[in-house]
Amino acid sequence: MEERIDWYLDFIDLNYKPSKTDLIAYFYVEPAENISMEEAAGRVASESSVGTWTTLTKLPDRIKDLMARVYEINGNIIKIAYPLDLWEPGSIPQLLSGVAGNIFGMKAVKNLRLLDVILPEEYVKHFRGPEYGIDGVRSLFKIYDRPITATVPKPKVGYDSDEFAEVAYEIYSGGIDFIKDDENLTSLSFNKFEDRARKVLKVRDRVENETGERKGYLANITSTIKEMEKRAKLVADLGGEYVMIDIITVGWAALQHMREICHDLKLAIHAHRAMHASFTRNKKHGIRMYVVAKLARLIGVDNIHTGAIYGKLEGPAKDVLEINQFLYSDWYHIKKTFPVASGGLHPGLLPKVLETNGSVDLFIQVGGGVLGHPMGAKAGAKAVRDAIAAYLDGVSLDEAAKKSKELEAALKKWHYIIPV
Ligand code: CAP
Ligand code: MG
Repeated sequence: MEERIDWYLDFIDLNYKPSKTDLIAYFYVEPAENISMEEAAGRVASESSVGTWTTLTKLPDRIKDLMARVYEINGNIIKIAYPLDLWEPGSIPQLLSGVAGNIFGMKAVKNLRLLDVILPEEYVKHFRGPEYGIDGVRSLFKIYDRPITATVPKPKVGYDSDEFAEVAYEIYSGGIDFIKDDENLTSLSFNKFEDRARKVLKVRDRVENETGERKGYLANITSTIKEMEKRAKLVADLGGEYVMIDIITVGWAALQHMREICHDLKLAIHAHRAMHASFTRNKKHGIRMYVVAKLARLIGVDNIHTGAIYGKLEGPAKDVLEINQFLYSDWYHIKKTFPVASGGLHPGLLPKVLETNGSVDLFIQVGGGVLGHPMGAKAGAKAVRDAIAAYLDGVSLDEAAKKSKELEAALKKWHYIIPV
């Protein structure tokens, strides 16, 4: 008899019932030509757990206990159960090297998409989750019962730190709660992080005194790990409460590291997801944004961008709402994370965003829709607040605009258009 060269089908056990401590992954699988669904599924389970492309000459019996098992195949969707011992406690890089590693490049699959990971309590317990979470952030900034607003001064980069602080003053004064750096505004020759952070936080203090409202600054500390540590410390020293991190470009290990630093400094984290669409956008291949948001909440970001639904960037309502529902859900000891609706928003779109989301536990981020206001940034900020207030009062924007010249001007410029 010819010797078996592979054992992929051994990774399939459709009678298996996952245990409470198994880590489960759901995948969408399209097998390559001439490969059956079972074979493709077996290869995904094998390569992401203990297997390789062939049988091994020596395989101690106990190693079989570490095999992943495909326990369900339903059309193109498969479910795999992984024994907990396969995973290093508290390490997202190691988890992803397994469930999101080599498998994406296997010739046996034409397309493969990681749809979800269901993490047992035994796994979740090694992570902090958000420092403040939705309730903590609300009490820190004393903003209850309405969405929290933020503005990225546009252009994305170009202002020097004085110009940036001046614009921040106008935006805060118009009623926006947070100033947010853009994802590529870090420490540039013409706008150094330290100068900007000092000036914006000074402006924040001034506006807090003038308006009696609490204001915040999402300071983008994205950089190398050493620099991020320095910048986080500076923000804390200057009396800031938040840092912003581009979580995909810095990487999971860096985010986990900074989460620890931010815990020591008592800083909240705003997660920007720039670059996510390179692997989340293709509906057949890659990783669903839902998984990214889940892991980010697990590590402990207080805010994460999840999509504006009616904005300029791709992200269907169904997907955004599913992510937001997860961020609002109870999850062992892990606090809730604020979803951030951003990208192409302006006052005319805000009621729709809020109504569709069905919850005011949202950061609403408006950049161009404030800085492009015909009467200037301060008026743009006021138009955003007036649009939100109208929605909360159950008044239409056209009606509210009769009493707000800022809102009237915003609607005259942008109407209710969804940018493309
Ligand atoms: C929005 C934004 C954000 C995007 C990111 C931008 O500005 O600052 O980076 O929202 O996308 O640069 O485009 P505008 P997402 O309000 O001027 O569009 O939130 O989907 O991750
Ligand atoms: Mg941006």
